[in-house]
Amino acid sequence: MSLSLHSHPLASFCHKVLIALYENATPFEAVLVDLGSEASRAAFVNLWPLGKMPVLRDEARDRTVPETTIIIEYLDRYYPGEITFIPSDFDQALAVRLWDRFFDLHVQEPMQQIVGERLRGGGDPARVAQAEAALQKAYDMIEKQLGDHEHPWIAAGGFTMADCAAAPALFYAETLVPFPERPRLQGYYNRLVTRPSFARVLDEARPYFKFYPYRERLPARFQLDESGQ
Ligand SMILES: N[C@@H](CCC(=O)N[C@@H](CS)C(=O)NCC(=O)O)C(=O)O
Repeated sequence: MSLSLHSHPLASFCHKVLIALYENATPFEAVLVDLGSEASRAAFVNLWPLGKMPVLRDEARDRTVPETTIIIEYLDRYYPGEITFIPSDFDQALAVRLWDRFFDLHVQEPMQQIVGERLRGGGDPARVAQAEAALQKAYDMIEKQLGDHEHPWIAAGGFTMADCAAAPALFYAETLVPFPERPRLQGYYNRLVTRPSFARVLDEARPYFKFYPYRERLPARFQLDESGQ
């Protein structure tokens, strides 16, 4: 198989690329990166010294592609399918890239800060409050953007790379700072989590959710059963 994705099923940035692969039924092999294993970490860092997941390897074109946005741009160009992740219209492409950056920088980042604080043992309340405020501001902007047009997705009228970025960012952010009073954002979140590509990603993540530090706040269907699974 030409493509392999070096990733972990719990990692939100890996979800972003998995959604794109599943949307177009692009064949690939998933290579599990276990940063807790010295051998796995060493092999991964050898591929991409920054050690950030996911990384796409394309044997057919002998290319190693890091960074989720670049990976999806690469797939769109060299492994196109029914869904076009970046529209050919320049202005629409800019809107997609803007909202892709928005979800990575202004939703994923504060979300990961809050999770990181918990993993560091409780966390610095000032830093957590700052990240929560950043999420609230981002939510206000998403609510406004969704109201600006009639389409169910965030930009450009169809499902794009920006929605791939939005799905995991909002899925985890919702467990930290829910948004019940923002009806458009809530509706968008509901569309994302029921989209078959992301529903599949979440199903595959299910065995690993026990390692998520805020697992008790995940939607009911992802709660652990009596056997702890
Ligand atoms: N900007 C990167 C971010 C990737 C990223 O932060 N990945 C996380 C997993 S969700 C990671 O590899 N964390 C491991 C670490 O930081 O050591 C991208 O879009 O690919």
